[in-house]
Amino acid sequence: MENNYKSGFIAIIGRPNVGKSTFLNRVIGQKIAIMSDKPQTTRNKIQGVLTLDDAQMVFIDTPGIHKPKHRLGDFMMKIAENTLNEVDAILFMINAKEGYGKGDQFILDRLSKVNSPVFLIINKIDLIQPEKLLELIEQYKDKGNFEEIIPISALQGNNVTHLLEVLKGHLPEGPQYYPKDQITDHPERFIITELIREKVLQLTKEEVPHSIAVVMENLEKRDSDTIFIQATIITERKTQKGILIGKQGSMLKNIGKNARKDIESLLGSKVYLELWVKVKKDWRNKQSQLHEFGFRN
Ligand code: GDP
Ligand code: MG
Ligand code: K
Repeated sequence: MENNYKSGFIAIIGRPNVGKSTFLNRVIGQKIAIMSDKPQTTRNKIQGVLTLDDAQMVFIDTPGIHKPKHRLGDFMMKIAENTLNEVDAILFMINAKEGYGKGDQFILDRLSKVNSPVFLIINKIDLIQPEKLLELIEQYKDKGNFEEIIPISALQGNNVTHLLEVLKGHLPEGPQYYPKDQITDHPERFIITELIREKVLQLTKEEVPHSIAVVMENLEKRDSDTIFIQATIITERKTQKGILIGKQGSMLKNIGKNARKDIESLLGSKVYLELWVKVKKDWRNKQSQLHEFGFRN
């Protein structure tokens, strides 16, 4: 890894429809984390990871920053505030066409209690005249302690590269948290492979040692309500492979059935789970394969 590598966690907040998802899609490309519309299962959802040669930006979703609609809201709000204090930067996005509103003030009040640097992102500038943009900047500039005010069009891409450059300049030196090709929701992927591993160990008892690994091969949304998952169970011995598959595949079927139930309740979605078993001798000793199996450093 290079010297001066920069990395950080970045929260994107703003009222609904200001263009947060459009922005993420532009930044991360079509490979954006697939789980964005499932119910919240983790505190902070990683929405996408942008890996550059000299920096890595991990964009996270911060639920609960909006005006609470129910009692749970207060609790979520507390969590959101804690999160916002822990991130390296906050992008507060507004819609240039709509201008200042009550919903914004609510978020600005929250942000005033937060220490992390806040960038005001004025999105949808393609919809307004330049004079209007200047007016907006005037109107907002004293409403918060903004590090910078950056106008963009997430839809057309205007100024998005500039925004990323500015953001990079503000990130601290840090490690590459995720592998280069890791753009999806890593924590959930990890939980899923752990759930599968757990079922293997429960059902095979002592016959299969803890040295097995489970590798996620594929995780994608096939249609509106099914998530398709392919995973491989890696063992070191051929005899273990036989046990894992079982008579006419019965063991693997059971592992799959039990794991699928748990994964479905984790993701709040129907899951199609396909499992494979592979033998790789001494995989634990092969440094080169560690990365492949999801171990880092
Ligand atoms: P979110 O709720 O904040 O995630 O907002 P979305 O990304 O879903 O965007 C809401 C709507 O605004 C969609 O119809 C987008 O196409 C549109 N939109 C987002 N960014 C822009 C922009 O820069 N210009 C224009 N004209 N429309 C945009
Ligand atoms: Mg969205
Ligand atoms: K996500």
